[in-house]
Amino acid sequence: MDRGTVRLTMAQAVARFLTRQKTVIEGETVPIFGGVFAIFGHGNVAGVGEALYGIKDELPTYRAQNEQGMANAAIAFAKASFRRRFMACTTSIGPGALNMVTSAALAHVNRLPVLLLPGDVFANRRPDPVLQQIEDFSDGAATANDCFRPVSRYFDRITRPEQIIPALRRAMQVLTDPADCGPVTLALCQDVQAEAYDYPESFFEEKIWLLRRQRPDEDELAGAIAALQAAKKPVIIAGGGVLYSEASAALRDFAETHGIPVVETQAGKSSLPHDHALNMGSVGVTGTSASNALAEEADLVLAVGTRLQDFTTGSWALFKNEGLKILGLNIQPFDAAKHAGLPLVADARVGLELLSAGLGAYRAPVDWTDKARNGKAGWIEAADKAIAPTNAALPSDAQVIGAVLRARGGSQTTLVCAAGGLPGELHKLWRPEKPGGYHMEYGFSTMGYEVAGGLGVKLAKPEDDVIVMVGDGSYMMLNSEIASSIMLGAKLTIVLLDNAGYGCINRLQMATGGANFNNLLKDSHHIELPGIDFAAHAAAMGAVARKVASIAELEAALAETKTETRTTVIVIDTDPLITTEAGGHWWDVAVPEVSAREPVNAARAAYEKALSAQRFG
Ligand SMILES: Cc1ncc(C[n+]2csc(CCOP(=O)(O)OP(=O)(O)O)c2C)c(N)n1
Ligand SMILES: [Mg+2]
Repeated sequence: MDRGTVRLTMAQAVARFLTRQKTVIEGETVPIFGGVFAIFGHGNVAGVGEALYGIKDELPTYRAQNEQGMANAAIAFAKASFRRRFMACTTSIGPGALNMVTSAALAHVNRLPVLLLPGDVFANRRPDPVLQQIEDFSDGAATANDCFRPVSRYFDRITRPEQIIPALRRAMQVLTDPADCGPVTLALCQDVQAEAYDYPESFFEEKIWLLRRQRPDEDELAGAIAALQAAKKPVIIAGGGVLYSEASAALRDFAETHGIPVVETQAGKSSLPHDHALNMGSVGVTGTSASNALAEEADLVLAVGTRLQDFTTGSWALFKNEGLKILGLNIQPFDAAKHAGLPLVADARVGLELLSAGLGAYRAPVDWTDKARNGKAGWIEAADKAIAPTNAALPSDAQVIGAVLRARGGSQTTLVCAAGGLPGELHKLWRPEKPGGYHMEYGFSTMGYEVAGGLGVKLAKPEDDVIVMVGDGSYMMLNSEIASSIMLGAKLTIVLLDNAGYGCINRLQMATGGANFNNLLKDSHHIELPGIDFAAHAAAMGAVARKVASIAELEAALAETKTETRTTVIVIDTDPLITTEAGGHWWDVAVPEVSAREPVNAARAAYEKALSAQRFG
């Protein structure tokens, strides 16, 4: 061995490098990688597997059940850590790798860091075609992992051992860059994983990665201050960027000092405590009446750390003020300038602090702030009504949310959800008490994220009471990380709402004039209905599981199982047709222009009318 180098396989170099990357959390230097999720096969067991074994005391490896599940857990870990820490995932070369593509897209949409390390075919091509090699007829270099390219922020294929040096350095830059951050995929050719190289010792020096708090350009800042000072009806939209920048306190000070009401996106919910006087709650398609009334009239929207997706903007039909100006405070220029927004490219916390200093004594007109306060009081009344129990045979999702809030809400709770009817209901009705207490994956709204995501959240925040709310459809799609949560002693409380099908899509189908078809199990082609026993299913994976027959029983079961140490699944039947009527906004879902069915034609006419409210560009 030469002085200053160390002879390692490429996989051993990857493992050693990962252990040397650090960050500082609350004054303490900690590993930036929280661990590695792994499912081995040919293509990673011999190379990466052996290397991970060698570092398992420094960087733990967790055996998952499904690659999409483990990658979702890893992404949830990063989200729950406000992107300050993240995880890696390694798979075999074919289906194992491709099972992570959906997760890569999820991380890409939501701007969340995760390091994906799928195995890849032999770089030397001697044994070709190997098991699981796709064999492209026209492109000798294409492999299954090319599917990751459009959904990775950085993609690389490692065909020589020394390539890992620049690739890992670039990977760390991307994972820790607040503007660029997202999934990084390094496809590791299996022969190269096992190949040795004399790596420079300097490559493995400890490196501490700190959050870059980018300051704004002076002209952009001046323009933003001027725009705000001219505003008579300003509203702040708080997106996920507020949480990732840990800007909650700055946002609160800003809102209070200048009397500006705050509305929250799905990713931004919990930026302010639910009971803060200026927090109007959710906005847009699943918004509160308080938020949406303000958004309709607003002459200036300060959009902080948000992608402004259609659920937030009501498909761009929510804002009705002709003179509306959008001020985009965002670390990513792509988002800051959306919809002709005036960009203020900066870290959210720094941006809010500088804006506030520049605004001096500016306050929004008193009648605007009063309108916000009154609107909020009206909304709380409606929400209280929606979550209160009644003696209906089947409870609504909202009533289940009420029971969970009463039994287990609070400052130690993190609520996890992703798809189905629940995100809309939770966006309106959940009452977070701390930043990150509401963990909703609604950028991709991936069915099956819930249980796996809950696991990632629990690994990130072991002291938290992690409550997963999930529909029967999402549960059926991906539930097997329940077994992982048992193995890892990571207790989740899973509340499973069984309405016997895809309730929200059935309602959407009805709202667009469609016949009830292929969503609820009873409306789907069947010889026999399966009558799924979810409690028995969860119990078979080691969970404490029970079915409850009413809201009162649910509340009691949630209270009783609070101190349970194992993952607990509580199943309740719910009504597939009821949702909270208060609040909400139109959502653009294209209705067929011609149809032999009259309800579709009627829905089309209503759709065309609704389209006229849409702002374009
Ligand atoms: C992986 C994936 N497939 C399909 C969809 C489209 N989709 C969104 S919600 C939903 C139904 C969810 O059913 P369930 O979890 O039972 O919730 P419910 O609608 O009944 O509240 C479907 C099919 C999706 N979001 N993700
Ligand atoms: Mg359902």
